[in-house]
Amino acid sequence: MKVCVIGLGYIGLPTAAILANKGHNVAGMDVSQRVLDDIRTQGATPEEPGLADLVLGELESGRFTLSDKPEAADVFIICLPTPILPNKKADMSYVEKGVKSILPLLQKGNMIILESTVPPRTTSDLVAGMVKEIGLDPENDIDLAFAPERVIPGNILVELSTLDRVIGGLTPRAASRAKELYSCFVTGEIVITDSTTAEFVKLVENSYRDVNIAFANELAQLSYDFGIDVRDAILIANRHPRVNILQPGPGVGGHCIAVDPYFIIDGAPETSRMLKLARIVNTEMPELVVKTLKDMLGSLQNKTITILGLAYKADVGDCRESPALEVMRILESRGAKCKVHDPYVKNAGFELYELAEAMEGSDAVLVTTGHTDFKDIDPKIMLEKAKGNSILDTRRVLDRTKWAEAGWDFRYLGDGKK
Ligand code: SAJ
Repeated sequence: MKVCVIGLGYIGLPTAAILANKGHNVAGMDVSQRVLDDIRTQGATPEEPGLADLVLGELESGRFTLSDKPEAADVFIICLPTPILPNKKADMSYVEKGVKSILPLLQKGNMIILESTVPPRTTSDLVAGMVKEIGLDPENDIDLAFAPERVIPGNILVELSTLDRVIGGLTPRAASRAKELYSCFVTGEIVITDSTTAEFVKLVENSYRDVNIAFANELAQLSYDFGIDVRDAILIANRHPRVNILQPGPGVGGHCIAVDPYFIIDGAPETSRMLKLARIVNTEMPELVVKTLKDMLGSLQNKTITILGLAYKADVGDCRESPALEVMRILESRGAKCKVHDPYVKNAGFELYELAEAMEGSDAVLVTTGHTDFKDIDPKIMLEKAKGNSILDTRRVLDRTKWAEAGWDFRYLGDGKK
C-alpha cells in the first residue's frame, strides 16, 4: 500500500519506518526542513535504541521517502502535535492544517488515520466535518479511524510493535481496515471500537496515571504533617496484594500525562472533579520542593542552587513540561540563582553547565531528575567544589548514607522525619 505519514516526530517517524520495513511504500512528510535534514543525516535520535538504523536502512531501500509536502496515497496517517494552550484547551491547529493539506489529494476509497492525542469527538466532528466540506462522505467514500499510540519514550520501537493497541473507527469498516494495516507490525492485540471511545481511552490512560501520581504526591505532602518518611510508608503499604502506590516526585512532566487530562476536563469541567484535583496536587509539587529547600537553607535570597536534572524523567533528554523548569522559575522569583546540569539535554534554551562548573559557588544541590548516571557522582568531590553542604533529592536516586557520610546535609523529598 502507499502510505503517507504526516508529521515525522517521535511517533510519525518510527511508524513510517516500521511500515516501510513491512513492505509498504511510505512517503514521510514534515513541514520542517531541519527535521527532514536530521532524518536524512542521522536517521533518528540515539536515545531510541535501533530507530536510527531502521530509518536509515529504509531510506536506503527506497521504500521510505521524505518530503515537505504530502503525496497522494491509499492511507494518510496523521501524527501531528496537539499541545496545550495557555487556557488549557487543546491546540488543534497542527491537526487542522495537516488534514487540510491532504484534502486536495483525497480520493474515494482512501483512509485517514489520526494518531495525535485529541479531545473526544475530534474524528467524528472535526476530521469528518473537513472531509464533508470537500463533498466526500466521511462514512462511505473515505474510511476514518483513530489509532492512538501508547509508547514510552526511550523504548518506542519495541513498544510500538508489542503493546496492545486500540483502534476506533468512524464506522466498523474503517476500524477493521485500520486494524488490517496495523496488523503488519503490531504483535500485541488490536482492540477495535468506535472513534470517540478510542479517543477517550487514550486520554483516560494518561489521566489514570496522573491521578495515581497525585495520590503518591499527596502522601509526600502528608509526610510532613505526620512526621513519616513517605517512601517507607509506600513500600510497606505496597506489600498489600491489592495496593500499588506510585512514586512521589517534584511533579508530573512530559507532553502527555501533564496535558491529556485537560482534554477531558475542558469537555466536561463540572464532572471531571477528580481529574482537576489531581492536576492541582501535581502542579503544587514544585512549590513543596522549593519550600523544603528553603527550610534547609533558611533563605533563598542570593543563594546559588545546583540543579541536577532538567529532563521530565530519568534517562531522557526531553524537558517539555518538566517540573524542574517550574522549580527553577520559583527559585529565581525568590532571589536564587540556578546552575543546571543535565547530561541528556542538548538544548534547553538557556545555559547548561558541566557538573564541576555547576558546583562552583553552590549553596545547595537539588536533584530534580533521577538520571541513572547521577548515582555514580562522588559526594566527596562534590563537597570540595561546593560552598554549602545541603542537598535535596526529590527523586531518591542518590544513596543517602553515602552522601551523609561524606559530610552532606542530605534530605529526600517526602521525608517528614527530618
Ligand atoms: N512520575 C512520577 N511518579 C511515578 C511515575 C512517573 O512522578 O511513579 C512522573 C515522571 O517523573 C514524569 C511523569 O510522571 O515526570 C510522566 O512520566 P511517565 O513515565 O509516567 O510517562 P510518559 O509521559 O513518559 O509516557 C506516558 C505513558 N502513559 C502511561 O503510562 C499511561 C506512555 O505509555 C504514553 O504512550 C505516553 O504517556 C503518551 O505518549 O501519551
